[in-house]
Amino acid sequence: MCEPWWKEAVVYQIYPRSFMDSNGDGIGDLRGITSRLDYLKKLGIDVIWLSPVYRSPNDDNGYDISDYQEIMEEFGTMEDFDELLFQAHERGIRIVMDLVVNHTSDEHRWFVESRKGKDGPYGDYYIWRDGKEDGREPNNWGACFGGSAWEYDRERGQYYLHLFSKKQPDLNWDNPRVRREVFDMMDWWCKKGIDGFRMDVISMISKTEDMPDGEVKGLYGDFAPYCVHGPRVHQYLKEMNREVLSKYDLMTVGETAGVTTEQACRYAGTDEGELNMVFQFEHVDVHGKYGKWNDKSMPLTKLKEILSRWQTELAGKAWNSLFWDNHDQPRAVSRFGDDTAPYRVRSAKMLATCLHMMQGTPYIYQGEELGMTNYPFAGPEDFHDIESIHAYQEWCESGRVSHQEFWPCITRVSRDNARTPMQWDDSPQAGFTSGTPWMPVNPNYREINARAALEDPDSVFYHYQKLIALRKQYPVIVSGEYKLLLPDSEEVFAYERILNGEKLLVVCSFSREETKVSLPEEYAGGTCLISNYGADDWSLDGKLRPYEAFVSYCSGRSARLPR
Ligand code: TEU
Ligand code: CA
Repeated sequence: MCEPWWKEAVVYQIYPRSFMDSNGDGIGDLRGITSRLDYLKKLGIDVIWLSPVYRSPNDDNGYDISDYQEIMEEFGTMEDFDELLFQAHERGIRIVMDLVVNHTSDEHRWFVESRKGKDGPYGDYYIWRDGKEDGREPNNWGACFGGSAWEYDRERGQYYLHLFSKKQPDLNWDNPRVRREVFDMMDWWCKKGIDGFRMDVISMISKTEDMPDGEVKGLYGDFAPYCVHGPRVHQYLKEMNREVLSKYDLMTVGETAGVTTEQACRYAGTDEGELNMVFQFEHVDVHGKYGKWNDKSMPLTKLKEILSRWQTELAGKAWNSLFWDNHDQPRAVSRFGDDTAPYRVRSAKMLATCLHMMQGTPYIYQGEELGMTNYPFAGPEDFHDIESIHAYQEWCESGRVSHQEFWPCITRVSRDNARTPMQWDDSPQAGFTSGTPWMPVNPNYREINARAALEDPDSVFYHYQKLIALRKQYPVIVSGEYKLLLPDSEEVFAYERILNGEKLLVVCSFSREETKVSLPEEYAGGTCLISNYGADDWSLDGKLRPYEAFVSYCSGRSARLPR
């Protein structure tokens, strides 16, 4: 069976600002990335997902784009980009660009023109509405980064919609000229030779005509029923596919928060002609009384139910992404594992094993392969991210909730956890920059860094390297049927993968204590493909040590028959 390359690929996400600084200004850049390609090659990844590198005033670190066909000055030049692409391709690594087209920056030329008035050529490029009779916002919707989703523009005398910050006005996809501009821009990048697009909040591009108040959740009304998976989103993606995507050999992944498995089968269905895969968040969403700001973890039984449902309901129909973290999420080992010294390495390897043996395209977020951890924030002045800054203001400074109560919630999930500089070595600033980094380095860099990992054969890095290699070696990992075992265990995540006569048993303990479960005996004669307590240190007796993980493989002939 020959699967498309993106089904067999492993993706590594780079957040350029924090990856590697080449010129000492404290900000990661394109040349910095190029200088670390050999490191990525060694890890064995196939694709880089590059978070936005386009011209941007950086209200949201590049997710607010003022020119789609220029490089952000701080990151370098278009020549630097071409060199990065060339050098990556030389090493067999593909580059997938972040496509942020639900909104632009308010400094984009289109918006600058649009705010001049209704009648100009750009008048209808964004979503403009008159205020209510008393001049208030057209409706009660709240923006993702706090405040109303509407901003009044004096110049034009109307409100514009921004589902994120007010410096990120939403484009009007119902205007065919907007779609044409976006498709032409995409085509320009494809002609350059890039290998695909990760599409930012692509499920939000189509909005309902009618925009009534939303149900009040937290402080504002919810826009989701009117803006997420909106009426024409599939029509627009099919058009995009026809006009651009289908003409090139690309990988396309749609960021689709709040998607169900059924909807995913439309966005990323094999025969739908839209995208290759979705990137969905059900397993990382834990909402509480302060919305996403929550210090609780999801019970393991629920996590298993969610991940397993995505495995079985997409099988043979659509394709999913596999991830524990990204630039918007806290560090995986701090959230799902245990980042205290005795367990950090073990639990980071366990998490990697659990995810990488599933069906889908795995994503590794920079530093995850080192077991990088959350940042020890001292106070709100440590935040750099617009979302955390606004959330702290809106919940705490307003007096709605005490600092004491809110602090553990916001520090646990703040996006800034993921954005501290990559830890390359134990020299000052972790080798990320020779200057002052734009965000402080996590003080644990002396211990947790790439150089140390490369020198230690038992490091998290080499565990990832092995998992990536296994995916290339065993088709059952890419294509096998998935079966959850022990659904009721709150300690152990175990599943099988089955393809023709080949079978895998994946056993992962999410517990800090020893546990005992019963495992299918037929795997006793299997080969251990990987384990986090040492290659031959595993057993099917069901006694699992803290955060133990192993994979047993049986091929048709050697597998023992079940009793
Ligand atoms: O994120 C969109 C998104 O789905 C949000 O939930 C985001 O995760 C945020 O944390 C809200 O809680 C994408 C990008 O990944 C993010 O970095 C951008 O800030 C955002 O879109 C706007 O472009
Ligand atoms: Ca720099």
